[in-house]
Amino acid sequence: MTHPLKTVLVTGATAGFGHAIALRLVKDGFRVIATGRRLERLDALAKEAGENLLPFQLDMTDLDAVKALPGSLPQGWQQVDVLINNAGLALGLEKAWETKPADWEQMIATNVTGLVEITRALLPGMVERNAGHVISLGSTAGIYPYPGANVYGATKAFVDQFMRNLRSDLLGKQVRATNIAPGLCGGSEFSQVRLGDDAKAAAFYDKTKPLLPEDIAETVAWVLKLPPHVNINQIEMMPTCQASAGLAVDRS
Ligand code: NDP
Ligand code: 8X3
Repeated sequence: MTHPLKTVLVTGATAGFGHAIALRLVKDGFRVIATGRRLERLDALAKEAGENLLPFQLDMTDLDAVKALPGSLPQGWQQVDVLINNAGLALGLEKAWETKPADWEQMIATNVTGLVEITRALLPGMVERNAGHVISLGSTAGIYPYPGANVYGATKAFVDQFMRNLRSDLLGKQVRATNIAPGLCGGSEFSQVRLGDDAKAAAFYDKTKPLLPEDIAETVAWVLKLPPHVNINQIEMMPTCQASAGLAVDRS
């Protein structure tokens, strides 16, 4: 591989987008540190991917563990060239006043606090080496409001603006920052986690042809392989069967 950035850390690689991204980037010649909470999934992924993938258990809400990076990575893996902030979740689709406080806290802890802390842990090395790339998974939910998105959408709006502000800080450095904001995507555990019910999750994609984790992996691979002078700031992507809805009016 001729790409100057060799080692990629993918958060949330035990399922969905992160799993597909990790496999795709190993195939493209990168060395991948795959993280997540479920160790057995990481071990299975390592078996599938081979020696260029390092399974590394990491809970994004364990801030001591997140802040200990990159020093806690094994020798030979401590130089992280690319960070892919993918780990995240939505919990529930209730109206704001009907939600559980613990669900809001977990979304904020994972999608916002964990994401900024791992970025804080790994960005200084990239800046020092004057080479790197941070790619975060935002969402169309961070751009367009919808009922039940309340805190989830707000965490993704945070990701969007955080990445734009990183780009401002990184002006003059050879470190890129990208937010990828997908819409409806199937083939991952996102809706099972959100709805806590496999049948409801499956019904959510009824009569649709959603994006798939491989589409996201393809997008990440493309953003990464562009020449170093090209920074993709943001990608908003939806399946062809989706569009932004009009504003809602109450006529009752
Ligand atoms: P999945 O539920 O399939 O995967 C989520 C991943 O995040 C899992 O690997 C999970 O690993 C990890 N994760 C969750 N909480 C933690 C935590 N506390 N610490 C470490 N890892 C954690 O979802 P998707 O692949 O669909 O989603 C990936 C990202 O893309 C998320 O940020 C999501 O918000 C975003 N997104 C998803 C869309 C969709 O429609 N699917 C659309 C737009 C954006 P483990 O449980 O093993 O820790
Ligand atoms: C996931 C997309 O529309 O379900 O971030 O919120 S959506």
